This record gives sequence, C-alpha cells and structure tokens, in this order.
Amino acid sequence: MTAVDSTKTLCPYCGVGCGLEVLPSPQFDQAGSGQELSGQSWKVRGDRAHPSSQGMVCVKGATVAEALNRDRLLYPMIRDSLNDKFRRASWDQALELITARIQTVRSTQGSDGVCMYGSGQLQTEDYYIAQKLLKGCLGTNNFDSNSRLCMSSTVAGYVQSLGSDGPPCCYEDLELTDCVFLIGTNAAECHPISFNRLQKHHKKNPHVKMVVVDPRRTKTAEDADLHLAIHPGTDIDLLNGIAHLLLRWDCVDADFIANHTEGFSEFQEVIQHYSPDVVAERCGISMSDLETAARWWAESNRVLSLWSMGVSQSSEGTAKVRAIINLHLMTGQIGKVGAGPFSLTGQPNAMGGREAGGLCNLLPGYRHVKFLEQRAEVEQFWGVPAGQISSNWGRTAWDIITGLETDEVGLLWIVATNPAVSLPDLERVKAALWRSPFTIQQDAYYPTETAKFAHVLLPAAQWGEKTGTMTNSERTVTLCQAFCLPPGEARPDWEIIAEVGCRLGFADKFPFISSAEVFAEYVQLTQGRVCDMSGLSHDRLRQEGPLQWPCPKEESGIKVAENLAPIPDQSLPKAAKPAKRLYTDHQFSSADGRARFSADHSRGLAEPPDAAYPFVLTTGRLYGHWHTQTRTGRIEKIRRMHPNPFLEIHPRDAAKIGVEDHSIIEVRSRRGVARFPAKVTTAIAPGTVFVPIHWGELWADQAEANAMTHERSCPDSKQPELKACAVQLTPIAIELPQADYTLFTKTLETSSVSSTL
Ligand SMILES: Nc1nc2c(c(=O)[nH]1)N[C@H]1C(S)=C(S)[C@@H](COP(=O)(O)OP(=O)(O)OC[C@H]3O[C@@H](n4cnc5c(=O)[nH]c(N)nc54)[C@H](O)[C@@H]3O)O[C@H]1N2
Ligand SMILES: Nc1nc2c(c(=O)[nH]1)N[C@H]1C(S)=C(S)[C@@H](COP(=O)(O)OP(=O)(O)OC[C@H]3O[C@@H](n4cnc5c(=O)[nH]c(N)nc54)[C@H](O)[C@@H]3O)O[C@H]1N2
Ligand code: SF4
Ligand SMILES: [Mo]
Repeated sequence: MTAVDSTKTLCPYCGVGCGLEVLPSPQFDQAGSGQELSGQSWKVRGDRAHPSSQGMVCVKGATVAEALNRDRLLYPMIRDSLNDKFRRASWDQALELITARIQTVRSTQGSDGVCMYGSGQLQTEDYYIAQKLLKGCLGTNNFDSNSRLCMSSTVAGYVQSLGSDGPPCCYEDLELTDCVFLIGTNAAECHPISFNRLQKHHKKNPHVKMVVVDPRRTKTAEDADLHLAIHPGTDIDLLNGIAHLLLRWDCVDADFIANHTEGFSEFQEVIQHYSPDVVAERCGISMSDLETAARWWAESNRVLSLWSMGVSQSSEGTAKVRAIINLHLMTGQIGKVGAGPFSLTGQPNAMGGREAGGLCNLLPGYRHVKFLEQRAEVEQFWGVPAGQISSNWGRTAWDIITGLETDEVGLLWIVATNPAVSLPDLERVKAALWRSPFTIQQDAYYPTETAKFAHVLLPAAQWGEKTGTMTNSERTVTLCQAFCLPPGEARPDWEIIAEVGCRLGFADKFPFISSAEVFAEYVQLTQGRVCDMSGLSHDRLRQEGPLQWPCPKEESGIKVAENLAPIPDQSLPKAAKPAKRLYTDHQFSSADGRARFSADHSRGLAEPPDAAYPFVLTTGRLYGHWHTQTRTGRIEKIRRMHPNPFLEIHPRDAAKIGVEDHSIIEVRSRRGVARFPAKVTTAIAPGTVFVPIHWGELWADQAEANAMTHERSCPDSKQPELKACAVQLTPIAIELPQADYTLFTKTLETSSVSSTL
C-alpha cells in the first residue's frame, strides 16, 4: 500500500454498519493530546460509496483507530492458577495446553464439558469456524454468544411470527415511511447514523409522525411528535392496547389477515382485554396519548417500527417482539416500501453471527438444532457422522455460569466479549468464573475485567488487522479489509480456533489458508435459505462493494469451491431471490407461507418493585462509549465526553430520599450494590432510575450496573431481563465538589502488555 492509498472497511462498533475509509496519518494522536503514539496511526473517514451510511460516521467510528495501539495483548500468556502471575508462552505452548485440556475434558466429562462464549463482534468467518469445531467436530452445541443478551428475543420473535429470522426492511424505509414507532430504542445515541437518516426525513416532511416508547426522555424521544413514557415492562399492554383500538375502529386489513396469516381469532380474544382505560392506567400514560398513537398507526399509509434492547432484554422479550409484529400483520404493514417490523441490531456482526448459527440453538444458514433434516444437511456438508450434531440446545450464556457452579463445565473459552462486566448478577458470575477449572480469554486488549479469571490469554487480531465479512441491520454484507498488521503475535480469531481444530485431529475439516476460503465454504450452507448469500465472495465484495442478501449464486455467476458435497436439492426450501426487502410477495417463511399472530397477555417485570426495593432500575448506553470501554475508555475525546458514571433520578424521587444533583446514592438490589453521583432530571419517570452500563471495575469504583441486575429470562429466547430490576436507594454522606468524581473513575496506566503483566 502506498502512502496515499485508502482501505475500505466497516466500522466495528454498532449494527448500523457504516462504511469507513482508512488512510495512514502522521504519528500523532488525533484526539489532540499531542502525544506521540507508539505505532503507526490512521485517519478514518466515512465511505461515501457505502450504501448504508453514505459517508456519515459518528464519534465512535471517527475515533476508532485511536485505540488500535493502546494496551494491546501482544503474546499468548498462561498461568497455572488464578492466584499466579501470567507468564509469556509461545503459540505452540498455549495451543498445545488448550488442546490437551479439551481432550481431558472430553474423556472425563464428554464434549458437553467444553463451552465457547463468543460475540457479535466476531467476523462471520470466525463464527463459522467456531460452529464447525464445536458443533460439528466436537459434537457439542455449547457455543453461545453475547447475542443471547442482545438479539435472541428478536430471533425467536421473527422465527415464531414470520417462519424465519431476518429483518424484512432496509434503511431506505427510514426515508420512505409516513409513521415510525421507535420502541425501547435510543437510536439517536445507539444507532446514530440510521437515526440521522430518519431525522432528516422527519424534519423535511411534516406529515411524517414519530412516536417514541421509552420510560426515559432520551435524545431520541426529544425528536418525537409523541413520547409515550410507559412504565418499564408494560410494552405488551401498550401494543395490545393499540391493537384493541385498531380493531374497534375497524382499521384492519381483512384481506391480508385472511390470505396471509393464522391465529387472528386467538389474538382478537386476547386484545379484547386491553381497553384504553386499562392500558393507560397500567402504562402510566394518558388515554388521549394512547389514542393518538393508535390513530397515527391507523391513518398512515406506511408504518415502520424500530426496536432494540428496551424490547428484547425482557423476561417476555419474544412476546414483545411478536406483539409489535402483530400490529404489522393486522394492518398489512409489512413487505412494502417504508413499512415493516425492523429490529435494529446492536453489534456490528450480530446479524452475521445469527446467519452462521452462532447461538447454542442454531446452525449455519438460519437452521435450528431441533430439526433432524436441518442437522442432517449440515452434518453431510461438513462430512461428520450422521447424528453427530445434538438435537438439544447447548448451554446459553447463563447456563455456562450455572454449569461452572455445578462443575459440569470443565473448560470455558471466551472470545471477544467481557462477561465479567456484561452478564447479569455479577457477583454470582465472578464467583462462578473464579471456580472455573480452565478459562481461555481470546481478546485484543489487556487488561480487561475478564482477564482476571483467565488461565490462558490469547492475543486476537482485531478490526483493521484481519479481513472478513460482517452483516449489518439491513442485511448488507461488507468486506472488512485489513489495512495493517496485527501487533506482537496477535492472530485472527478464525485462525486460532481452526488451529486448535487441527491439533485435535480434525485437520481435514480446516484446510483453509485464508478467510476468503472460509467464506467460500460457508456461503454454500446458506444456499436456498432465507439468508442466501451463496452469490457472495470476498472477491465480489471487494470489486462491487457491500451487497445485501438474499444474494443467491445464480445471480452472480460466481463459482464457489467445488470440493464439498452439495446439499441435496429435495431439502431446499423455496429459493431466496435478491431483494431489498423480504416478503414483498407476502409469502412468509413458514411451511404454509403464512405469518402467525401471537396471543400473549402482558406478564410485566420478573422482579417488580415492592416495599423493600421500591424503585425500578433500568440500564443502557451513552452516545460515545462502547460497552465495557475496552476501546472507548482508551480514547481521550470520548473519556472527556462521558467522564463518569451517574444515576438518573426524577426530582420527586430525589426529594423523597433526600438527595440533590451530584449527591452520592447507593443502589442496592437483592444481589448487589453500587454507588453513583445523582443526576436529578425530569427525563426519567418517577419510580424508575437509570444507570449506564459502561463502567466495569477497571474504570470505576463500584459503579457496575450488573452488580444489581438478575438473570431471569424470556422462556422462549433465554434472553435475560437486563433492563429492569428492583432496587432501594440510600444517600451516602460524601459531598463532592461538582463534577469531581475521581473517587469513582479510574485512569488506566497506558502500558504495553509486557509491563502490565
Ligand atoms: N453508543 C453506543 N451505541 C451502541 C452500543 C454502545 O455500547 N454504545 N451498543 C450497541 C449494542 S450491542 C446494542 S444491543 C444497541 C442497544 O441500543 P438501544 O436498545 O437503543 O440501547 P439501550 O440504551 O440499551 O436501551 C434502549 C432504551 O430502552 C429503554 N427501556 C428500558 N426499559 C424499557 C421498557 O420496558 N420498555 C421500553 N419500551 N423501553 C425500555 C431504556 O430507557 C433505553 O433508553 O446499541 C448498539 N449501539
Ligand atoms: N445491564 C445490562 N447489561 C448488558 C446490556 C444492557 O443493556 N444492560 N447489554 C448487553 C448487550 S446487548 C451486549 S451486546 C453486551 C456487550 O457486552 P460485551 O460483549 O462483554 O462488551 P464489549 O466491551 O463489547 O466486549 C467485547 C470484547 O471483545 C474484544 N474484541 C474486540 N474486537 C475483537 C476481535 O476482533 N477479536 C477478539 N477476540 N476480541 C475482540 C474487546 O477488546 C472486548 O474485550 O452487554 C450486555 N450486557
Ligand atoms: S453509527 Fe455505528 S457503525 Fe456508524 S460510525 Fe457510529 S458506531 Fe460506527
Ligand atoms: Mo447488544
């Protein structure tokens, strides 16, 4: 690469999936600290040719390269016990140790003693190799990912209502809709570039209505024509209440219901019970606001709904997703321009992970482990014995923790996630991780909170240092190209996992010498499926730029690798056709082509507030920070933007417990405790308090959101209710000068791994 060349890639943060162009830049910190960096530095700008983002980026994408050279894990490190110090090891030593441990666990406990916990931040190729090793070669479905905490209710909702996973809409719909419902999503901060497109359309077209459903008045809600600040956990009441009114006013699409759906009468029976007075009372909103929302839905030609964690991180997450889809089905608002149920995916490759089968109940190509013929297709393709893939779900993220508690998990391999911050009920999680007989953490950075619990650290190449693909929320697949070498001895995730596969005796299953070859094999397993991308290859994506699936092989004329057995034709469902939107012919993915209404009553929160724990704690994100701060905490501009954790509390509640702005509040649930400076604001409803999720123990003293949360989850998706738990609040008598929270925040000493370990 010459000095002026730029490389096209994708932003590695959120599921908007913005295209980036990266160029070499002078060796100085772009954040303006004037600090000289230890390695090469890079200038990042939006890729104008990327169809999803059209050249736009937010602060995270713009600054991402600044974290490339900070606190990287450079070499494999091992230790015998968690009380020991790490010592540097060669790759050969580390991988031999891992291979031997896997063999021991298999012979003493069976393959189900081995677990891998991955992440929506892996590339599709990494995901695919991990599925092949765990589910195919070892014969255990114990691969789960942090998408369990993120997207699994949405997956279950789409599958149950529409017959398959797969968001049916595209970003163009944001600019073509007449009415948008944003439910449990703070898109202005969490999906800023998608929100930007929507906001421009909304501002330009006065007839366009924007409704935001969120217990907080977020940045997103500030732009809304109607903000429904419902009590946490009352979404189903609200959605069924809107359905009730649509039916009462006869604003339903009877032909669509008759020709393309099942289950309307059961649904009708349920929504009878959601009259406006009952719903307004339960949700804590006015009847007239409820009616306005329903009227806008009824009167708009094109209605789009967008949702994310306020919907899915719930003990009734799947039912919430389905309640949204019900509204689209009863009004025929699906499979057409500017309309449809559109989940905003969280992580950059949460979509690719689902496509590659990266949850413990899935297999590549949107297949499910419970179906014999789907398992057989994958077994045959992989050339493993019939019956090798189990029909049972493997361990979910939380089941891994309980498996450590009961000694059923003998080896845990954590890849690209930081569970010592992000899982619920952290005290219990940390105790379980502490007793793990053998934990591997494969990560790009050191230290992380999880490293404390690892016996082996494997240095991973990250964004910019490896080439692979990711799929964004609108089903666009982008080739994320490497533009620099990994630091130290770091290696791409797929390569590390494949090498362990070879050492375990499965060398014939991992013949790949590049991620392009991995992708070429993987896409064959998507052929004929809803997520058909058999027409894609790294070369085509490099030449033509990002492409949306479905993208079947016939359309492209690209030849895929021929050394693998083709999937027998009779097992193929109706072939997917290239399309911007799914279901435009109203033929859904179920066996009879019909979508299904759900008929769920609201069940409310798993842990409602009571006399002892009278407040609902909800948790979420801030614009600049990314999750557990492994990158953004190391970027000066972002640290300045969000200097410290805080707790949002309504003035009425603040007065009740006797705190003022900036006073310190102790927050206690039945499981744990943390403390935060108060931010007294009417942006939060009385009775509810909010804390950000970004401060693990490395970045602040006792400000972990998940110290308080619980693990109870949706029965269908097993997604935990990270958005609500019951807490008590107590003022603590420490007076801090305004904005001086050094008591809370910690500054990491930026240092190379060799000196920190
Ligand atoms: N800046 C930034 N952007 C990100 C991320 C990040 O870390 N930082 N992470 C990415 C990832 S992985 C994800 S999953 C997405 C998450 O994106 P979002 O889901 O938009 O983000 P959250 O802040 O977790 O939660 C959204 C909202 O849910 C609301 N909420 C809480 N309880 C309820 C309820 O019962 N009903 C309703 N209707 N709403 C409720 C909260 O008040 C909050 O405003 O963001 C992605 N983008
Ligand atoms: N209370 C509460 N808890 C939550 C949530 C919430 O809203 N509320 N949200 C949940 C959700 S939706 C999510 S997605 C999770 C996110 O939680 P985590 O996945 O734990 O958070 P991250 O900080 O994104 O961790 C990603 C890790 O991967 C590493 N990494 C980055 N790139 C690579 C790579 O290419 N290879 C490897 N091997 N490592 C890499 C990073 O250094 C980092 O350590 O948190 C969940 N937890
Ligand atoms: S919106 Fe998301 S994908 Fe786009 S630049 Fe920001 S963080 Fe990256
Ligand atoms: Mo997420």
